[in-house]
Amino acid sequence: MGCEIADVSVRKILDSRCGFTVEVLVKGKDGNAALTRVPNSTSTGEHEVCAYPEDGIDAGIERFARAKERLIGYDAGDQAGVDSTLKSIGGKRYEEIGGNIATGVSISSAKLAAKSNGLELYDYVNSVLMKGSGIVSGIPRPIGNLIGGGAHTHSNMSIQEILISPKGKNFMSNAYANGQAHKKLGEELGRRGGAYGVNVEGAWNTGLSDIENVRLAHKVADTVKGEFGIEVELGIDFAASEYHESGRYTYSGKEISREEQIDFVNKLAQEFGIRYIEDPVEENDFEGFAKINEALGKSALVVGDDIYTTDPERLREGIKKQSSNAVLIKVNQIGTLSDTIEVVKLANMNKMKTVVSHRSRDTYDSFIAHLAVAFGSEYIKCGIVGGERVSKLNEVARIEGLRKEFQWK
Ligand code: 2PG
Ligand code: MG
Repeated sequence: MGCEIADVSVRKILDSRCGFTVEVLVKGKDGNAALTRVPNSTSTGEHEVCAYPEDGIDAGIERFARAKERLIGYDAGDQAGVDSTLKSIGGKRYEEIGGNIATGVSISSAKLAAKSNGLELYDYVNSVLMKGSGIVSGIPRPIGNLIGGGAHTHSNMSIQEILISPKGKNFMSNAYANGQAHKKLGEELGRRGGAYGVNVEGAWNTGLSDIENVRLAHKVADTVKGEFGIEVELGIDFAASEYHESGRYTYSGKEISREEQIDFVNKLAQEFGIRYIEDPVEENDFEGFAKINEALGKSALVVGDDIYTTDPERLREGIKKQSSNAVLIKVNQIGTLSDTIEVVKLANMNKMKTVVSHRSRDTYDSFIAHLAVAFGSEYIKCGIVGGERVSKLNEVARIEGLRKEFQWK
């Protein structure tokens, strides 16, 4: 069933850290309407489209309001048409309106089309927008940020995120086990005394060094494993571009070379059995990624975030160079759902896994829960605690309840 777009409006709202972001309401002629709240980032990849124009979010909203007529009358189900119109309104990298407005419009029209067709968003994306792709929808596992550092935290840990992912019997019990790991870590920090707190994503800021934190996370993972009788995996998002300069990486004031960084990542992964490794070297080092993928790719997911920025062209280069075996998916890195789906299909055709991710300064919108299911992603990376994180966890659990026959990955 078609659904003609009657109006599109953009409003400024607050993200989870009280920065400004946008919400986009798309109204249909059939009386349905769909709202999307778009997240912001902290450690933004160099190759992402701009979130807002150079002259600011208000200028982007005004420019979009002047051009939005061009979207009126489109069928919300014509995702390709809506998304290419967004490109022509916004400019190649959305420098006129900002990629966050494009993302909001793109996702809202998919939500509206899903509603008009009486489908859940995940089902609509998989069975209508990705029809013929051969991609099977499924419930991902949650992977959550336990200890934070890097650009997300005022601390002396260079690594951005130490992540945890239990392998229990269903999504909700895994999300709950992650919550217990978070709680246990807090208790452990309390026993040790001293100042600590949580960062932008709700992960612990321990005040400890990189290696001490990996050790601590390992200990907590072991405790949860013992208590719940399930396997618990650890992951690391190095976000290495953030502490890289001219081929050198800095840990606690000490610089190491690119080769030493590759060696460090390999040893750390082996010693602690790390199963998820994101952005282990800086965002333009496709060859460095490939070395790590060669050494660890059989036992771990080597995931590209800043290196690909959900951009089909950059992913093609990574495929050619065998830089990783997985790609992180964030719609507002590239701007539209159509381009995001292209990346997912490309990954799938090349036997790469996908991981759908939140942003550090998020909103309580849960559209990424639907995308992770629709894409049949390995994981959804969306934090452990805090309303804007839990909204996504609860949404996957709701979908899991709707589709009991889904199998675990
Ligand atoms: C990342 C994300 C989410 P940001 O690097 O993977 O954790 O952070 O949104 O700041 O880019
Ligand atoms: Mg990352």
